[in-house]
Amino acid sequence: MRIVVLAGGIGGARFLRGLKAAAPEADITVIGNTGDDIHLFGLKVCPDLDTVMYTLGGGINEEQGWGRDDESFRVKEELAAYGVGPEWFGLGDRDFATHIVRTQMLDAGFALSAVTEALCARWQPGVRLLPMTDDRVETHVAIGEGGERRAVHFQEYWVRMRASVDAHAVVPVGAEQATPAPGVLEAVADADLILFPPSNPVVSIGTILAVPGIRDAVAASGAPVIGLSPIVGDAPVRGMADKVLAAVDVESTAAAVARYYGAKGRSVAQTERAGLLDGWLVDTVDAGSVGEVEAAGIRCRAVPLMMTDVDATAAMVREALALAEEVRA
Ligand code: FO1
Repeated sequence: MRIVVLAGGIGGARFLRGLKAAAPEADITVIGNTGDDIHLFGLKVCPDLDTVMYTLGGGINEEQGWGRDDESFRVKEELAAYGVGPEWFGLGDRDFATHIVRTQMLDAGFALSAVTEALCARWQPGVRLLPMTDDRVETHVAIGEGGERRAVHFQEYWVRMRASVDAHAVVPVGAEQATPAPGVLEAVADADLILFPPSNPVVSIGTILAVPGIRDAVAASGAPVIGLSPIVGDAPVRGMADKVLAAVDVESTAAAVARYYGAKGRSVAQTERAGLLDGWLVDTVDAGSVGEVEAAGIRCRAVPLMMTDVDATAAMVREALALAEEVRA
C-alpha cells in the first residue's frame, strides 16, 4: 500500500514511528514541512525534516523530540563567547554536522530534495522523505499592537518568545512562488491513502498545503484522506497550536480543525479553498463532537489519540487505516 503523510515536526515524527510499526509493508512517502527552516551562522537548518530523519533513523533526543541524542554544545558556547547569537536556538555539536553537510551540498548546487535524500542515506528512516518544495519558504508571524506591529521568524516566535504573545497572522513567506519538490505531486496522485498526522494544522500541515499545487492534488485524490486531531479536549496535545489557530480564527477544538481542513468534494466553509478530508479521528474525550464533524461531511470516529508510546500510536494508525477502508467502501 502506498501511503503519503504530510508531516511537521515532533508530532508528525512520533506518528510516523507508529505508522511504520502498524504497516511495516507499506511504502511510505513523507512530505515534510520546510516553513520552519531558519538560516543561522551561515547554515540552513531544517527542523521538521531533521526531526523526522532523526526520529525514524534512531538519532533523536527522545525527551525533546528534536535535535540529536547524546549532544554537546561546545560550538554553541564558543559562538556565545564571541557574542555571536542567537543564543535562544539550541544547536548542538552533532546537529551542526547535519547543517554543515546540508549547506555545503546546497552551495554546490544540489536541490534540498537531493540533499535530504543524501542525508537519509546515512539515517535510513525507512520512509521516503521529501521536502514540500526545493524553494525557500520561511514562516513568519505578525505580532505586536499598533505601531509595534512587526513580523518575527517562526522560530523566534516559537522558541524565544514561547508563543507568549498573540499571533495576528502566520505567513509562509515564499510559499506563493514555490513549486512542489520533485516527486511530491506524483506521490499524492499515486497514493492509496493520504494521512494528516496530529501535526500543527496551521504552521506544519497548513504550510505544506500552501505550496501551489499540493492542496489541489490532495483534494483531487481518489485515495481516502484521513486526519487525526492534534487537539484533544479543546487543547493542543503539545506545542502551542492554539496560539496559531487563533491567528487564523480557528477555535481550538477537534471539530474546528476538521472544518479548517474541510470535507473532500466541498469547499472549506466561508472560503474558496477545496476541502480535503474523507475521515477524521478525534480522541474519546471529544466523542461529543463526532456528530458535528459528520454533519460537515467528514466521517468521524472517537478513539484514544494520545501517542504515549509506539504501541499506542500504532493503535491510532490502525484506527485510521480502518476508517480509510470504511470510506473506501
Ligand atoms: N525547540 C526549542 O524549543 N528550543 C530550541 O532551542 C530548539 C532548537 C532546535 C534546533 C534544531 C532543530 O532541528 C529544532 C530545534 N527546536 C528547538 C525545535 C523546533 O523549534 C521545532 O521542532 C519546530 O520548528 C516546530 O515543529
